[in-house]
Amino acid sequence: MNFFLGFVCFVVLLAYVNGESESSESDALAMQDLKKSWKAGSSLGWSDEDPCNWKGVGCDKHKRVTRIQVGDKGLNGFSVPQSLSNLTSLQIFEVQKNNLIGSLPNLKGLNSLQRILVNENNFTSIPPDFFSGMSGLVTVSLDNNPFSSWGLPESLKDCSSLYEISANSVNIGGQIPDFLNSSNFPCLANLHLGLNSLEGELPASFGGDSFLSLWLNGQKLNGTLRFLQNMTKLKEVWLHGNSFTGALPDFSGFTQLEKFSVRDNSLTGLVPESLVKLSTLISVNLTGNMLQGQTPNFATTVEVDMISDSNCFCLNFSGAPCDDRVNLLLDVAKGVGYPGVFAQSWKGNDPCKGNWRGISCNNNGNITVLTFWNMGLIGTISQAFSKIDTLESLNLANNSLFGTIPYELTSLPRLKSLDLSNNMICGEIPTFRSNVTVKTGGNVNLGKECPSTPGGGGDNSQTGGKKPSSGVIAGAVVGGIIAVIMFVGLVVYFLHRTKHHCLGKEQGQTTWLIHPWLSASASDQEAVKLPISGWNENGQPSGSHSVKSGPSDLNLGGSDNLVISIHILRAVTNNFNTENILGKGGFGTVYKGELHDGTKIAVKRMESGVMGEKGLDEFTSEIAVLTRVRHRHLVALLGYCLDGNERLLVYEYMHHGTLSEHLFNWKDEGLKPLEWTKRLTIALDVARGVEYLHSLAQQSFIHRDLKPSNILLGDDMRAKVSDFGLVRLVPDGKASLVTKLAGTFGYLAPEYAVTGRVTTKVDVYSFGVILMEMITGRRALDQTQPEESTQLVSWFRRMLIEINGFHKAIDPSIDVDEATYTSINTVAELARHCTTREPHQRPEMSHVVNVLSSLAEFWKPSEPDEGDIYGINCDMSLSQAVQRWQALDGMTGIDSSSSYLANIENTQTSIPMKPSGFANSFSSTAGR
Ligand SMILES: *[C@@H]1O[C@H](CO)[C@@H](O)[C@H](O)[C@H]1NC(C)=O
Ligand SMILES: *[C@@H]1O[C@H](CO)[C@@H](O)[C@H](O)[C@H]1NC(C)=O
Ligand SMILES: *[C@@H]1O[C@H](CO)[C@@H](O)[C@H](O)[C@H]1NC(C)=O
Ligand SMILES: *[C@@H]1O[C@H](CO)[C@@H](O)[C@H](O)[C@H]1NC(C)=O
Ligand SMILES: *[C@@H]1O[C@H](CO)[C@@H](O)[C@H](O)[C@H]1NC(C)=O
Ligand SMILES: CC(=O)N[C@H]1CO[C@H](CO)[C@@H](O)[C@@H]1O
Repeated sequence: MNFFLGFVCFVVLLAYVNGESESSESDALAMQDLKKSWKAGSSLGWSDEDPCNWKGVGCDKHKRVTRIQVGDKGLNGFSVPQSLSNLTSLQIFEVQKNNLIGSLPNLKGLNSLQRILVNENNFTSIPPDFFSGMSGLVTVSLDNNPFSSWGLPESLKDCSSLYEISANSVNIGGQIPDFLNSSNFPCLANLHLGLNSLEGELPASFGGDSFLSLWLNGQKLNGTLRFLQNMTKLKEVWLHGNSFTGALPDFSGFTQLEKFSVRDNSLTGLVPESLVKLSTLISVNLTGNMLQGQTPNFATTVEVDMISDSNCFCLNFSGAPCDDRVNLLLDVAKGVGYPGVFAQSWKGNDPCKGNWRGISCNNNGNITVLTFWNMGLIGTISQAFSKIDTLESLNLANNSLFGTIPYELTSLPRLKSLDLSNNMICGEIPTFRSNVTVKTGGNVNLGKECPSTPGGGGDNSQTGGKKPSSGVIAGAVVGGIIAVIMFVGLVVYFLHRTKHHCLGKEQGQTTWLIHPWLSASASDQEAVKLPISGWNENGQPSGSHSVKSGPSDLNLGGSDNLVISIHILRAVTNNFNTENILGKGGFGTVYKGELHDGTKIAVKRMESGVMGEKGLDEFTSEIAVLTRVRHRHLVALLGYCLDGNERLLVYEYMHHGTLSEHLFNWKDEGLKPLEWTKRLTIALDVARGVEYLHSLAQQSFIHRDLKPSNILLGDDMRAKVSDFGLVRLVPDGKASLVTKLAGTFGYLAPEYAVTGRVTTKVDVYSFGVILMEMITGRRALDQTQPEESTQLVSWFRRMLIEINGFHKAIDPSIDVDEATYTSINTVAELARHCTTREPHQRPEMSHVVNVLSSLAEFWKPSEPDEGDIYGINCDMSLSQAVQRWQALDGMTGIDSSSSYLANIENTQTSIPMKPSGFANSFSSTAGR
């Protein structure tokens, strides 16, 4: 399947490359046609020759039109020409609120479309295959158009990425089709189909737990609300103004229901305590039904629309309990789904007063006779009958009762007559006292084994059919299996300020809601130490150990809320278009994605080639780490996706790319070289991020792969550490840990490369190398240099002691004045200290932070006079520095630092090196 998709992408890509210039011309023609149809010129700002420069029109770099956004522009009385369908790269089409007329053009085949807003117009029809092939469509709004009567077409199923369907008041007729559910639309959160002409019952397959907001108000829908049972993520339910019957469902699985409007239906039964007690409720509308039992007592904070006497509550005071006899009768009615015939006549709090249908009492107000003969009852015989112990006669003949005769009925002390004739009862007849007349004729299954039914009554099982539908049972079983299979429950995604879920039925198809870190800007947050759990004694996230056969074994601990659907990621990255590639790393390709609100994200797609267990390990490790730590200088994980062979991680988008580009490739990238102050700030940011990792509550995370290509720069050029795939945890009380060797040549601490033993000092070493790179503008390993200087660490250390060597080592693109020189000098010393051969002689990250922050604070490059204050004498400070370094370094000798690098390459020949151009990450089981 994935292979197939890949193949399709490839073919599409080829077609795309070939047809490029032709298509951009055809786009221009189609746009001119649109302009003509709309008599649009200066009014729309569409006067330029090139449509790509028109207001509200956007193109990609091949001049293909990708968006048309002309909502509310007064295009009164114009139509949309069919040539719009020539714009095959169109992603966004917005013409809402324009009073446009005519038919909507057929957009079939515009497979790039992500958003269509054509609401509030005067379009008179929509082509039946309008939605064909729109696999990337996320949002569609058709609201308030006078379409001629239509039904939701089967082709809508093609739009499996849909998040929002809004089609209120567009004359949709017929029944709700059977494909509107989370299996076909794993991300469908908002389904708004109010004020149409929909009728009949909802199909059994309707709904699912991706739904957040459901509007079906104002039409002729009937049947029960059983379908809601499955949709526990709902926040908003508008079903008012229909003909729904039966009882409200159980709400105990609901976690976030806020608005629940069912007024003006024909609902019966009790208002369940599970609804009344829901703490998330904001408003509830129940007026105009036949709800029974006690008047519910919602919290005072809930806005309640419930004129009590518009329902059938026993008493009109909230929370006042009903008479015991009323409660018993309601229990009985529950077995048959609280039929309307009872609700209509069972009014008040005394079953023996007024005209309660089917009920007779003696003079003491004791219920003695129940005659429910021929009332069209469908359901089971409730055990609750056995609690009406004054009962003398019970007549349930000529209904559609199924299930067994509850054994408890035999204990009714005054029962004299029981008539169950002409139903569908099965099973054995329990033995009644000899003076009880029992009639059971016309029950063909009586005495036989019951077919697999929900069993002996008691529950609300109005199924709308003569038999309990096996679909209910199958649904429950399938639901159970799905619940087990789904290795991750909820899943988080962020959509700007709205809160949404998308929870699918299959692994990797998932849930959307706001990412908690985005509700406040993560960059504004101070380091927060989150509780950490779920790590095994090897210091690995327990999840990475349980990974064996597949995703179902994954246990990602606290990451429940981060799963994002592959459909969404495909949609936002333009199907992983090569144009969206931000970079490639050892384990995958990073794509840029853009949500329909313009928010940018970065999506790392693991290479399927390296996706063995090892890759999965890194994937789970990264998730496990990033869900447990957050810091303004650690990149934030927004979500992930596991779907078949696909492993994707979603991060906040870092505008300025990697430090690596700015240090080494700035000329090619057309960037300005980094000023020293910026480098210093970045170094401090990274140091703080790593310090945080090292000093988490009672435990230390070790990054193991610090390098400039893993340091990302945001809008403001502030840095964040990324790539936590190799992070290991050193548990409390342990200073080190032996792991498989992993990391990147050039940044590996010698003791780690040789023994595989990791401590936090491994990161300190790598950080020292990065400081050297920032000073020199040279890579840790630079094959273009003569052999004796390919290794930055040894070369740098050598340069420090050569006469004038340090001067020569400084990156020529840094503008060095005296103050800068002092600062660089201090950092060079720090770099030297960090790369000391003996791990225990390297400083802690906190020391590094102190040194760098004092530099960043006190050093003011814009004030040239400061050089005098420092009294810089280059030679002097250099020699002083050298002395101090030697002192700190315990005089271990400077040239020794080079040997281990060669050593790694000699002894670890099995380690696969990535081709240059890729980050040269490697990992190996050697040293385990
Ligand atoms: C749209 O494409 C069709 C088929 O390629 C072509 O016949 C037609 O002229 C195009 N219309 C415009 C306005 O470009
Ligand atoms: C919509 O179009 C119809 C003709 O199709 C016209 O009679 C009606 O006035 C239009 N409605 C508006 C609001 O312009
Ligand atoms: C539900 O609505 C459909 C279509 O309007 C109708 O045929 C059917 O009889 C209704 N069912 C009930 C129980 O009213
Ligand atoms: C729950 O959802 C599943 C899948 O969408 C469906 O097959 C099943 O019938 C639903 N169950 C109920 C009770 O609506
Ligand atoms: C529900 O009732 C509340 C309170 O009366 C009201 O403000 C709200 O508009 C109603 N909502 C709907 C959808 O009827
Ligand atoms: C069994 C039962 O509920 N009996 C009641 C019948 O009515 C009299 C008078 O109201 C009650 O006292 C009994 O408890």
